[in-house]
Amino acid sequence: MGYYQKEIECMPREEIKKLQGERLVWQVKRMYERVELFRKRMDEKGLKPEDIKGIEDLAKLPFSYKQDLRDYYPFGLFAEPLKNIVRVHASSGTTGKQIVVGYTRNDLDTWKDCMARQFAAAGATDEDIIQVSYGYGLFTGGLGAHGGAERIGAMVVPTSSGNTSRQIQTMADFGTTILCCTPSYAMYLAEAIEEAGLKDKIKLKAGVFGAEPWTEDMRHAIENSLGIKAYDVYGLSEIMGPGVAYECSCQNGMHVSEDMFIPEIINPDTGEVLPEGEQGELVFTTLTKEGFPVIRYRTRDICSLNYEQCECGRTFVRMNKPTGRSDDMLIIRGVNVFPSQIEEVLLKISSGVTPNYQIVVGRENNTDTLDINVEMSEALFADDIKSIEKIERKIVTDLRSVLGIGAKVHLVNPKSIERSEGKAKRVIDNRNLRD
Ligand code: DLL
Repeated sequence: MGYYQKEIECMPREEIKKLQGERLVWQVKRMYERVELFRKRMDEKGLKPEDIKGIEDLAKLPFSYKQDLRDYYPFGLFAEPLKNIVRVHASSGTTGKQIVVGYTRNDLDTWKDCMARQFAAAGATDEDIIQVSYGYGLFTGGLGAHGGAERIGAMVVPTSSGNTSRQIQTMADFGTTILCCTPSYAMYLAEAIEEAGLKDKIKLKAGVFGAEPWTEDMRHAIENSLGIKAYDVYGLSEIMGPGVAYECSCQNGMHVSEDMFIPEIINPDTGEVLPEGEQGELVFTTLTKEGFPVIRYRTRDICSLNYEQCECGRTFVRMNKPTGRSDDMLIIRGVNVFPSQIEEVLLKISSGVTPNYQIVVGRENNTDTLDINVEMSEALFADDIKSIEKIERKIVTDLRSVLGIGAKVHLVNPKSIERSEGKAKRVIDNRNLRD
């Protein structure tokens, strides 16, 4: 038995719009009553919930931003009392503080549907063995994929991320048929399988990969090395987690679950809604979320929407692969990293370093690398290796506790990082991840 919700996923477009309109009216009214910030923004625009009568009024509504989650940290934007929140997840904010999102029982249920749609679209059934190698924990990847895999009745192998040799041995021994992880980890696993001589024992047929940008070239490389079909899955914590948009077997854009979310494309500078098909910033409104609903949330992801009928029969609009971001967020080994978080760590180091630094992101053996060059202060002697190493170790430890990932830190000579006459070029990304 599959879990293809044909009657919803193939709904005529007029019906989708009508359903979205009804749900939008409900959500706006509910949020106006329950979420102080939303009420304030509506009042500032002179808007009352009654002014929103359907989908045609969407563009009148105020935007919401990642910064809001920081300002109202941790639970200030929840639309349900905490006793009705049954789970929280978190992700990096632009500086120090993480952002927190909450789910009610119903939210977890609809999330499972979203991810189940992805698995069904990738051909999964209750006969499948799905290995979830996204991280479990505050990150939405692990538990999000897990819920969808359980919903379709597959056997879930919750390995979480890391411990590569155990991952591939498990994959071989248990006969895993579908793999879920970041595309870069999939490449790494493919290599490890080859090296371990386990290729013949691997029964994989498909993979559901997302959480970071990846190119069509990378898709082909993964498909060829693992002998599978690789599907792209998109999502973000603020809207739900993985499964906000999912790829079907046509592999030509990801269907947005439009019964639950309204996507819009706007000009990131002016906020104006762009005509169909144009590229701009993706904005989402959640229609069914109870715990942490959002109206017109600015994702900062740059992409376009394709309203043409898909050959698979699904009528849900497709989003094209994000091609960039309208902010400076980097995704390193699947983890969201803002340069400001790194700067904050460096500025807290009281002696031996200057605020001149450069972040270099690269890729080696299919894994992202993060190197941070920091100019040492004049007071530190370049031959005082012991002091230099001590400071480097301290920065590595502090970065790990803030970002959750490792970095290589190099103290470099004073004035050796190129100065710029305009904006300092703080980040050099050598990965070429976007097509
Ligand atoms: O990355 C949710 C997720 C988990 C999606 C597992 C897919 C699979 P966050 O940590 O909040 O949530 O990061 C969200 O990651 O705004 C995009 O910039 C980026 N992103 C997510 N999926 C894709 C994708 C999860 N398929 C941010 N392609 C988003 C490109 C993606 N970028």
